[in-house]
Amino acid sequence: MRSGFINIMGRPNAGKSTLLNALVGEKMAIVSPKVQTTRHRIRAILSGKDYQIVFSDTPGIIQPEYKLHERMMHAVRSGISDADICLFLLDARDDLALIENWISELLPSQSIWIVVNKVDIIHEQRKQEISAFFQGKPYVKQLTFISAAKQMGLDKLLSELIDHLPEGSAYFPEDALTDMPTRFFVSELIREQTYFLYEEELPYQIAVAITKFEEKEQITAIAADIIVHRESQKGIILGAGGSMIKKLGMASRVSIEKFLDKKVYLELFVKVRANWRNNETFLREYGYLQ
Ligand SMILES: Nc1nc2c(ncn2[C@@H]2O[C@H](COP(=O)(O)OP(=O)(O)OP(=O)(O)O)[C@@H](O)[C@H]2O)c(=O)[nH]1
Ligand SMILES: [Mg+2]
Repeated sequence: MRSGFINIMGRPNAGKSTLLNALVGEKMAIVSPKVQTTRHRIRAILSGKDYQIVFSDTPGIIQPEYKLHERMMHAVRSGISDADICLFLLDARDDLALIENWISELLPSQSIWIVVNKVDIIHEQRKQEISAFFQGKPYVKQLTFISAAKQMGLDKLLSELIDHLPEGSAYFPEDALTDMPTRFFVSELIREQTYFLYEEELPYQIAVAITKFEEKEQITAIAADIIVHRESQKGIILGAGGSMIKKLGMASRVSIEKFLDKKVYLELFVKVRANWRNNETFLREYGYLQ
């Protein structure tokens, strides 16, 4: 039996959450075309006949501008510190010298596993360029090319990862998917929809707080607050005659029903909490400070 912790880190938008979901075969982490989608360290467990892996998906590496960002980088560092294997995921189009700088800053004395994602959208020549760049670098333990979205190279990656895990027994029951509460995933699924429904900067200014979660026999009744910074944003979230929040509610409900495999009754409310991203009380309340 082999078991251990594998951390997925890398640039914003590299496809870390897509990879986590593809590896565990369940939608555990939200995904969007925009950067900085993931804000927490998200743990998902994959159990096989003779192995158990606890994966951590982490926020993309950024220069913190707000307390929220500092907490996001804290999540990145906590993932590094207890990992048996650190995967550094990059988008095949990334600037390699920049990636190398980040690696030397964040992981000065570790050998890491470079995983190059999105090979479905690059040419063979770029692949060779990347291989040549990392060839012989002392910090590189392995170099693997994949497409998380197209599920290319994942079986090979997984079996290589298992081979490199330490011997040991399972940390969690075989059927456990995560050690995080269902409410957390529900709030994330609502937040995910905001990336698709609202323009530009707004999703970055939103938090979602679950205020009710009642599991009844036929239906799960959920209420959530959509938290914004300013009164003017409240209007945008609601939309003319409540049209936008209605769309948000419908799309979120569909995705939560799929996740819970149950019927859901969902109510959404909008609350203004000035500057919540820089306020420790609010950050704690919305689950960004433990
Ligand atoms: N073409 C292509 N797109 C991909 C691949 N993997 C992920 N993507 C896309 O890249 C975008 C970002 O994916 P995420 O999984 O949210 O990336 P992330 O690294 O978790 O991003 P943050 O949480 O913001 O740091 C999404 O639009 C994905 O669909 C891939 O293998 N090929
Ligand atoms: Mg992510």
